Amino acid sequence: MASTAPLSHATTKHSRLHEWVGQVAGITQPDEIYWCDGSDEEYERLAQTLIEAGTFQRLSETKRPGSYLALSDPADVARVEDRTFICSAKESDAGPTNNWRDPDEMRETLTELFRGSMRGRTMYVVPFSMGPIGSPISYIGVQLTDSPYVTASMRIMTRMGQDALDQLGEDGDFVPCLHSVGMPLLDGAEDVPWPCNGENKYIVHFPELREIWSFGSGYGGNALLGKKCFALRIASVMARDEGWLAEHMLIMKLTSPEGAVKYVAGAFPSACGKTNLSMMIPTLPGWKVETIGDDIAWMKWGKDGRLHAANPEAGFFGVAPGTSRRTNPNALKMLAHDAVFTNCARTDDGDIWWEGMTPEPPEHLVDWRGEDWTPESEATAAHPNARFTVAIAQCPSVAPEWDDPAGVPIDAMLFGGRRATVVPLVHEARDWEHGVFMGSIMSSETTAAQAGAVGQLRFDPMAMLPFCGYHMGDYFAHWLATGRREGAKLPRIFYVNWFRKDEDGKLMWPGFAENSRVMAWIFRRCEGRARAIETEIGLVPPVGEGGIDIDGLDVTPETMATLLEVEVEGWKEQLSQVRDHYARFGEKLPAELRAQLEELEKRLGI
Ligand code: O2Y
Ligand code: MN
Repeated sequence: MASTAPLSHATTKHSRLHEWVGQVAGITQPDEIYWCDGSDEEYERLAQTLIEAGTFQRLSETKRPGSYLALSDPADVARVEDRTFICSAKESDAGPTNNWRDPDEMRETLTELFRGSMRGRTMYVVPFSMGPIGSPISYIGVQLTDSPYVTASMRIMTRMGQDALDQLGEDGDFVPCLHSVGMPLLDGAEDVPWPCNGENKYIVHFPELREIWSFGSGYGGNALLGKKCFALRIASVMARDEGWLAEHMLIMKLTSPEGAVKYVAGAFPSACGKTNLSMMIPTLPGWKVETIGDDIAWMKWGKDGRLHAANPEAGFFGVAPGTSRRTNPNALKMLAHDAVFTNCARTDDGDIWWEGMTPEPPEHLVDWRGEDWTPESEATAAHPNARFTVAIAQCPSVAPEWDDPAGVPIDAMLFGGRRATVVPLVHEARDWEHGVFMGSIMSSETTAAQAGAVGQLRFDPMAMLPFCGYHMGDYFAHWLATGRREGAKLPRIFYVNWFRKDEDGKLMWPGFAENSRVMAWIFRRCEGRARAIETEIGLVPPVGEGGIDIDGLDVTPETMATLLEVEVEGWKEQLSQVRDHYARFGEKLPAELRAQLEELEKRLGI
């Protein structure tokens, strides 16, 4: 029988929670059960446990105080989309973009996998609030996990511990999140630094029951269940049912030189620079960006008829490679202490390094596989999906209202893919419905690194393709219904593309901090002070007066004209791919979007 370890101060009289914990312990058979209180002392003890297990390496106290490096099993380095399932009662509710399994069969399979899976380990009870504690925008989850790495990460990524339990009270609702690395320690077997189960990975969502079961992986989005599993896949279903939005969006606060404020939410596919954009230091004099979130936005209606957004998370789990003083100086500052690094390389003086951090690599490193590395080595020193985990409160650009229970009223929404051709630097939707259309056809071009023909479009509607917990056709319908809400004061919608290239394959727009120039135009549009030209695809800034300020920038007006040009032939050529993309959703594709496509065809002269 599992005992409760003594050091925790967590208490709750929530009988359903106690029952569920007991039931799970009966199946998984941990040696101990530990209830997390979320205290600093508890985090220190977890870190010590992880050091003793070989999972954490303490980094130099002078170089990177309070920080640790973890190296994962090479078979457990990223989200596993092919092992991610939406087990809705009806297959048609999962839709063509999700893997579906019958919920009863899946539950049976998982119950057998979880049986005895925590033997020899401690089961941590991790209560957490997604969103500010006590906010009407927030929800509570409880994760049961046999991974101290996941537990420590949840402490950074969420509002975790006694406060969440207090919020739950004696009978509050919570989303049950069950997780095991799937590697029991039988008969005193020795543990490994990164336990996981390469043969049996399952990331499973039961949308009707609002339940998550994850087995076999200890990494990121597979295992920190508050993030993609809860805050996007399950929350998107809750949002549909309850009339709000759970989106794969950053949230930023923009302040103009006159001191006016606008809040912007932005959806970009994974690894397209959301973290950098949310922490940008503008090059335009007098402008300021502050950070509220870098990955997920929950938006509910305020009494003022506006969508109010909160960041459900309390930390960043950002991609490390490419993060540098040039691309994201605020990130480097926030990572100076009290951070966890996963699959980065280690320097000889006990610090971390990744590709792109410095112009020249160090002469010697220990790479993410634990091998010696020199600049002559063929493989990268850090894994391309190496990550940092750090509290949002440590970010130098954090907005004071990041934890405000009221959320922040959203003035503008951005959509954006990675397009080398055709799509201009920025264009604005005519209205909400047109904006939903723009989001529904968000795409990036395939590169040589991906399967399929180079230059083919990969559609990722609203950047939600891997994260929508239900049929995407219904998801589009929900967005359209959002725009029809009576009395709604809707944000303006913009489509941005930082990635346009010239004939020589060179990026035409400098990006990063210079994106503030585009953000300033968007801001002025929201104020009704910037100009825009009606085109076939939407509203585009003019080159020059009332357009994007390029003063002091090494981009000529001619290049700007190309960046903002509407390439009618290019748009026409890509429309057959848009039609094929829409065909996937069959009868569930809303008529309004079909009509939007037809109108675009007409405007392009088809
Ligand atoms: O590979 C993982 O497990 C992390 S995925 C991730 C992490 C932080 C923010 N976004 C993402 C994503 O895939 O969109
Ligand atoms: Mn993401």
